Amino acid sequence: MTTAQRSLDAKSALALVPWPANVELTDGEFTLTDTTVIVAYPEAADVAELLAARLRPATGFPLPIVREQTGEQAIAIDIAPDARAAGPSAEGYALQVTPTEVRVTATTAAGAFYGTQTLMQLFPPLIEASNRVLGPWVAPAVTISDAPRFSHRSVQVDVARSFLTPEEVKKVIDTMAMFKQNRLHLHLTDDQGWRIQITNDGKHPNDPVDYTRLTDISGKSAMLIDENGSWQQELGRHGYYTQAEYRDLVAYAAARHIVVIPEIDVPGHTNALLHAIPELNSEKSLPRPTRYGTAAEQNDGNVGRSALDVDNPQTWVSLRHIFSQLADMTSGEYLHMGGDEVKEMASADFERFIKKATDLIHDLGFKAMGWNEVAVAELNSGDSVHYWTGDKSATVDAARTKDVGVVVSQADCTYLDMKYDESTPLGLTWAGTGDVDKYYDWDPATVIEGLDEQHIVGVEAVTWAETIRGVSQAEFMIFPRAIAQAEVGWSPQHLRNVDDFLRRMAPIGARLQARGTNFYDGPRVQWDTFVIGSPQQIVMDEERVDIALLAAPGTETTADQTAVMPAEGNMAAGRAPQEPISGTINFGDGSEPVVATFLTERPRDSIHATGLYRVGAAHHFSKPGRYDVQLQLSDGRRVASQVEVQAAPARAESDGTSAVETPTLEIEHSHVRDDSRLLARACGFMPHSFVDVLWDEKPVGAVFTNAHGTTEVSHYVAYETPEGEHVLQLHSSNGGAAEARVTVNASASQASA
Ligand code: TNX
Repeated sequence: MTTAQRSLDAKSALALVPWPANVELTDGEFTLTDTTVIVAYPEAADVAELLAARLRPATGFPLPIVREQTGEQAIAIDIAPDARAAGPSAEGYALQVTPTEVRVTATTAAGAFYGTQTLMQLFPPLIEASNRVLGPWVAPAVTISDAPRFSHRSVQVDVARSFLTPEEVKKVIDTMAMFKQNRLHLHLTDDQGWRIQITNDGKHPNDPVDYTRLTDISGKSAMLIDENGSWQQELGRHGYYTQAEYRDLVAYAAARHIVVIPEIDVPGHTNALLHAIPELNSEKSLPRPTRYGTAAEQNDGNVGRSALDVDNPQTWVSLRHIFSQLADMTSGEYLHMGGDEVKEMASADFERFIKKATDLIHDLGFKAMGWNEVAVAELNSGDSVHYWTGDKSATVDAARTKDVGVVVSQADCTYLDMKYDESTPLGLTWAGTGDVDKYYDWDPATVIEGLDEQHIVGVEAVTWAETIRGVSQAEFMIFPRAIAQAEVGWSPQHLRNVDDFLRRMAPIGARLQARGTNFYDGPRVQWDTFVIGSPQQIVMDEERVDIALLAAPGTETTADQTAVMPAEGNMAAGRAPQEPISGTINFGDGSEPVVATFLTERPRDSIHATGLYRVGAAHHFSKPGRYDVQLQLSDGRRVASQVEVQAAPARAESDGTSAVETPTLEIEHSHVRDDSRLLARACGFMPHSFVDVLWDEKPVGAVFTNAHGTTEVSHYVAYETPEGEHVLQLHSSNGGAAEARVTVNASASQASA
């Protein structure tokens, strides 16, 4: 077979995303077994640990990490700074899979990490499952050498309009890392909220500002419901990262070779800053302050109304303090200063502002990055313009004459807050709508006419959060489109082809499902289904026995749960499988086969793909033992598994009294000022449910409860709310309700004590 023929075969046989620069299919396959070891040569230990942690839950294999290769069946990870196989790129790697071993070679830990991501995709998708399932775990033999096209392959999340907790951001990081994305741009501040703790430590002795107000006041605000629709009218989520949490997030990302690029958006998108800090409200700041001396809270999605005063010396004292604390927590080379959509500021003031902000960032030892509006201002070689919309000539000019880099985020092919189609419940449409094919099928080198590829730093997919609440909604908008972006940023353009990409995406839905990642299982991809045995240990009196795991994106179950079929009339409805799937189970104890039922953790709706099912049935084993069980699916697939049945332990007697919780609502302060946030804690509601919030009996939106049926409510007491007694109420659809009375009083404090 010729090399060309082998590359061709590789394309049709492998479902790798992003597609590697060089792939050859060779003979045979490698099988992961319970004796496989991971050999980590010096410096590869961290990469090996992360790989082992990915492989252990589903395989159940010990996969010890050893220092030296002793026998066969090893996965060897070698970071050799002078390894030629990895090519010139620091992020490159070579991956060789043969029937006897897997070898990842790279010159850096990042390269080795990417090699292991490619390896993961050679194994069947359900190797990502969080509980043990049965192999075989076979990877085809290949020879790959690979390196990225661009150095900046990024996803942005907007935690300012609606907050994501550190755990939620980590979940996004995990999925990005699978596709070799290496930058996470965190939009930390905007008109509606301020999400990063800034302390008073190290501030200038004459600086009168109390920086703790930033999160005390603007950490409590967020978008209200967006006029474009928020799912179930949920209010934006508030919150902020303490510096310790933020540092931990940066370290978590760094361990996965993702650099966090923090953005403090200035001089516009600063209402939350002006709402919290009186001293920044001065002659030219916008909007004009209320009678309290600060800008009123902004909690709608309008843009362009706020601006800092370039001529107020305090602006620069405060920005220096804020950016230097941020710099101290930043591991990468860029600080993002925003600079977008400053509509009410004179252009000369804007240019002066950007020049000063850029100097400040350079002074702190960082490179400046800003949205393309900043291209008109003075920037230096090494700084980056982040192109999103509008005039391109200033960006091209800045690249040519000042040698600035360009990150491409042209809205119509990278904005993940755009709807998939008109019927998507979340998202906006100002830059159009589109699914993975549209987000895939473009070339960063031609999208900005006149820009040389050498000036393109990379691509970033952007997820504004006016309509997005919480990580499962964020995931629904981000994936799979960010996966298309990952390939745009990584793979050589001449190897990219949209039809081929859609084919390679087919098994990736199951991979995401196995990891518990939500995504849009839309009709562009013919999603593959996978079924695998899940061995169980049960006790005799258990009623239901699950024996397999089925991943079938784009499906839902029949009402009686005996079949899985293509979801219909549903926005998140994929195209596969074409026929309903049902099954029978033979429990291997001499009993007659029974009809299988398919259970999912969360019922399907138009923003939750689901489609990951536990396949099992009610069954009673008459004696303890080990049983070989079989699932026969209607599409011809047959799956074997084992059930180990143990004698039932003596039952713990229940005392019969289960505590019924009554909903309660506890407010943080009984007296609040207008134009401030009233925080309240709600308990005793149904877990994972929406609860309506009412102020003086008028609905203002909804909140979502956690697993314990509790939630924090942050209610905006509007500017000029009449003084006196008001009532905050929570109503859940199952009848539970709670309320609290509060006095609005202009002399109450704005910040919590
Ligand atoms: C424009 S993109 C913005 C954001 C909005 C977004 C909504 C950019 C630099 N500014 O403030 O959230 O549109 O899609």
